[in-house]
Amino acid sequence: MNLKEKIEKGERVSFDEALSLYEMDFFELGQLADAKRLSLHGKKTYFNINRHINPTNICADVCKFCAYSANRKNPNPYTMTHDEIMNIVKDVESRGIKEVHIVSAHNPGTGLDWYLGIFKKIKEAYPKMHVKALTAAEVDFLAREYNKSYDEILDLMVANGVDSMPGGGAEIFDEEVRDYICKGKVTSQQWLDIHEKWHARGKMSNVTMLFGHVESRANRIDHMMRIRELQDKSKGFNAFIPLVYQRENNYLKIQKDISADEILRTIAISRIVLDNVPNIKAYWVTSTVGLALLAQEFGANDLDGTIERESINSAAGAKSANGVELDEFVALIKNSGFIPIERDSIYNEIKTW
Ligand code: V47
Repeated sequence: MNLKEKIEKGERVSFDEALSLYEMDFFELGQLADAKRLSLHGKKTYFNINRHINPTNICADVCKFCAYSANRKNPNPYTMTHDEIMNIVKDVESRGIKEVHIVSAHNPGTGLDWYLGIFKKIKEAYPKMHVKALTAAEVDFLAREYNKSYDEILDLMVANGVDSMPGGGAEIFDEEVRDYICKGKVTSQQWLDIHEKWHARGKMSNVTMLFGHVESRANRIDHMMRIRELQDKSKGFNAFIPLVYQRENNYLKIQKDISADEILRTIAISRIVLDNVPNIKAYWVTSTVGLALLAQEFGANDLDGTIERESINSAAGAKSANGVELDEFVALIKNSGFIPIERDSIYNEIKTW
């Protein structure tokens, strides 16, 4: 049986087989990923109506790829007060937004309650608002800064009303690349351990991969393999989100953008390799809207959401600072031949648009 037949039969691919998919004919690979996508989700494309909030950009860590952190190239440090954050949540709730996605830099000057108390305030005021917050990198930072175990921080998150965890901070799990791009922050194994512990609490999360910088194709496959292995055990990842590296205003000094061909191949391969992760998200913020729409035919079944405001990726060049209008988002999905399904944060269907 050749590799194509093996994939068509739904059999799991090995590391070497996954790597060899990069050499496959582009459209043949796309069709294999599309068939997998169609078998799982048909023509449905999921999105949610959400708002990203990034409450501080002051950071103790020094990731080379980051343009958001104020201690690197960003000249405008800020830290929002709880009142400022609550005003944003009040506004978005009044406009029907159902999820706040709250991710911060690693600010040593705020105190633990600034990070955690805000979730309780949001939940008390708006019990139905889904709070997706704190990456594993933040959990690790808070544990180190406030001398707590991961279990203690995760328990505090649950107690304060965090519903799910975003997938940020995973970057690339290969230790050599990780040391080069973000030495000092959460290690690969710690990132995976934190998510495993979160899943053990009956909670869901996402997992990202930052690609298109110094990593090799083999590093990407290794990253996917580590996710697949944990997901076999913990079953808590809702979505895999390949984030396309943005080159501006940071210290990695990559001269060339990754090609559209390579982005679509990587998305397609992730759909095939991650046979136990239900959703592949084409994050339009980093891939561009056009390529995200095309990715729907290369294995992706989720386009994230309307976002409204985005600071981390736009600081590095992504054209996402003001999100995208709902009507336009829905029309783009429909016009590309897919069915726009508004979902909640844990993938229950809310409405077919
Ligand atoms: O972890 C930082 C990445 C991530 C750059 O879970 C960069 O639903 C590209 O994780 N180029 C934060 N990417 C965003 C994130 C996310 C986004 C949307 C949905 C979800 C989810 C999670 O942004 C960071 C880092 O990997 N990032 N700098 C850059 N120059």
